[in-house]
Amino acid sequence: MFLQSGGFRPPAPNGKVKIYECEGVPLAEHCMQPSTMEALKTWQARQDDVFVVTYPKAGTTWTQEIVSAVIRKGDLEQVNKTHTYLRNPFLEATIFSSTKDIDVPPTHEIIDKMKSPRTIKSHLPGHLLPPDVMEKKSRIVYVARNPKDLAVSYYYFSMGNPTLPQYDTWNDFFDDFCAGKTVYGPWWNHYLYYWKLRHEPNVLFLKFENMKKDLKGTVERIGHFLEYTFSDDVLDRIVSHCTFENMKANPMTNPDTLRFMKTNVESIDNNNIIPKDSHPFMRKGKVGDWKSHFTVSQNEAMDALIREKLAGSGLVFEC
Ligand code: PPS
Repeated sequence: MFLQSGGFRPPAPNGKVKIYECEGVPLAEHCMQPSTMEALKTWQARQDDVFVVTYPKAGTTWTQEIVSAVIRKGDLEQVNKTHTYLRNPFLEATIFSSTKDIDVPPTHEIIDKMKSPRTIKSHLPGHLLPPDVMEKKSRIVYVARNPKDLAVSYYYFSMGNPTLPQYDTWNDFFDDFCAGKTVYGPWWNHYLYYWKLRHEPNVLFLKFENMKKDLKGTVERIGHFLEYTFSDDVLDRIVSHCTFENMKANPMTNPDTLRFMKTNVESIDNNNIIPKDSHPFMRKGKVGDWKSHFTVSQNEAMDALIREKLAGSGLVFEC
């Protein structure tokens, strides 16, 4: 059943991750297939779709959980019936079956069959997002995270992850990240495209750091954006459901439940299903974790990059 989730991606067929360039953006071929990217150019969105769009590791899962709870009006029993990967399918990720004889359709075709309102996850940079999303004015909740924590989170997520290129060291990853060579390309282009759209009525631009500072305010903001208002009780329930600790403890919101799950795993015990060398998805969920990873010169290099790339945009990060 989870093979249809749009979230579970078994290893690349030959054990290697093949990267190709799609309109200037490095993508992993076994997962974001060229045929999918072609199909997405004419893919039909719906006006009442809600997209959660981010550069990887910026707070996608957290935000999609808030959106999920909001559109279910805080009915957490309903939310917890289905794993987050199934509630929020991953638009561009084509799923391969781990057993060759199951034919799994591309995720966008599965999404086509879903009932409205749909919540859809994507990491696509703006120019690769299906044009119909902006034409239909589907809602987009975009999240950006300070690039230093983004890099650290992405590094740990990549480690031991068969769907992403492997790096020998943090330093190697850092160099590729700063050169815009990690999967999904330069974070700055990704951020700036959606930042420029932030005043569009169908776009809400959020920052991870502000979500962390004020989760209740964030839930209210997302609620307002999606035209839902809540009593304080319901609001508090959604907030509690979406804290780092509670999402980590909840098998329906912790991606590791399905991420590392093989068919027929009976016991859902996140600590037991994480392969060696991999790190838990719900790792730290902090602001400022970069301080224990960056060298002084990496910090200076990243500060210079941020200054150069975001100059004049008005987009700033506390980090
Ligand atoms: S992905 O794979 O791109 O979809 O990852 P994404 O969900 O965007 O980012 C994962 C990071 O978000 C953290 N996270 C949270 N932080 C705070 N509160 C909550 N509720 C929460 N949920 C997820 C998660 O721990 C990853 O960050 P790091 O820094 O690696 O811990």
